[in-house]
Amino acid sequence: VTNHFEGGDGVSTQAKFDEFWTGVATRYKNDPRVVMYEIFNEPVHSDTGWVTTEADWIAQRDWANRTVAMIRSIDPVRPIGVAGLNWAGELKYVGANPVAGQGIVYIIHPYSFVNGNFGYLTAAYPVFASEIGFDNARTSIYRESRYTGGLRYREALEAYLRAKGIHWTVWHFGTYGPALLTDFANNGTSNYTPTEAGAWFRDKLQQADGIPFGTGPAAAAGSEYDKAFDGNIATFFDYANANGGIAGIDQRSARRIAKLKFYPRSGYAGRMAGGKFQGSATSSTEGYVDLATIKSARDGQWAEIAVTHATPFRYIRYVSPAGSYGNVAEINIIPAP
Ligand SMILES: [Ca+2]
Repeated sequence: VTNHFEGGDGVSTQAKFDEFWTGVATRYKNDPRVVMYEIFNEPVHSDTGWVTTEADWIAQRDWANRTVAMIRSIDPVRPIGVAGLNWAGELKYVGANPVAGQGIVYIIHPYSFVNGNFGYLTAAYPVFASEIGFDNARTSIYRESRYTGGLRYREALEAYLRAKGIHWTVWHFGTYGPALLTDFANNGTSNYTPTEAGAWFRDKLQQADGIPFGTGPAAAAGSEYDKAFDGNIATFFDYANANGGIAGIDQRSARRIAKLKFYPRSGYAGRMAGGKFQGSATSSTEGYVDLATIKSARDGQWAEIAVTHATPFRYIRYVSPAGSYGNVAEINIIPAP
């Protein structure tokens, strides 16, 4: 539950705000479907020229303390999301001035930026990105080109969020920017065609999670087999031996696989030609059948192979070709919906 507060009749008051959260907390305090209360979407101090100072955050923090205490008097346990100022754009003063009470989750909306102004906080508190997204079809803050940190925004963000243990939800399921769809109708008459961002995040939401397995030792620390599944295209599996390198995922349960996506180690795309993806329902070491063979891979690009095998598999592995040292930067396994 998040409050995009506009007051209904266009007039926002503290009394209406308090009435909203008192009512929501009373109604949902025992409802397991509600994960969190996010008290206020994208707060901003417009009276300070859109620049946030530590004093601004302390004022916001004091207001949040009051809101948290009000909700806690009704619901003592539900996590409460508190967003940073500048449209949930930074949390840099929170560490020194945290909100009082237990179960506080700090909210960030990292559109076109990835930085330590929010990531540092995970050392002490939970942080949740309640909006992420991009939209390259518009000239706006949502364009990926606004991010200049080396990788594309989408990949830099994924690597950073995963490294920091920050979970996320993606905005916006519709045609409003940053759009996930090119057509949307509430009455079910549209095709819900995904945009570029929509297809990207759809795959990310469907992507198999699991326990990595593979061959070792690595050629160097930091290039173990699990680096093929860490959500970071800059890290890669590099086996100590030229032949026989394997990197796989135990999905914990068998699922039919719809497609496989992979990204080569930078500068070594040729080492993936002839590599195979295999699936097994038996164990991580036996019972494998071939799902796909890689003909070629291109440097700096994702490649995608559709899988038509109807059998569900629990274990999926990449079997690298001879002479390749197992090299692969990233493997995404996409089960059928
Ligand atoms: Ca990686």
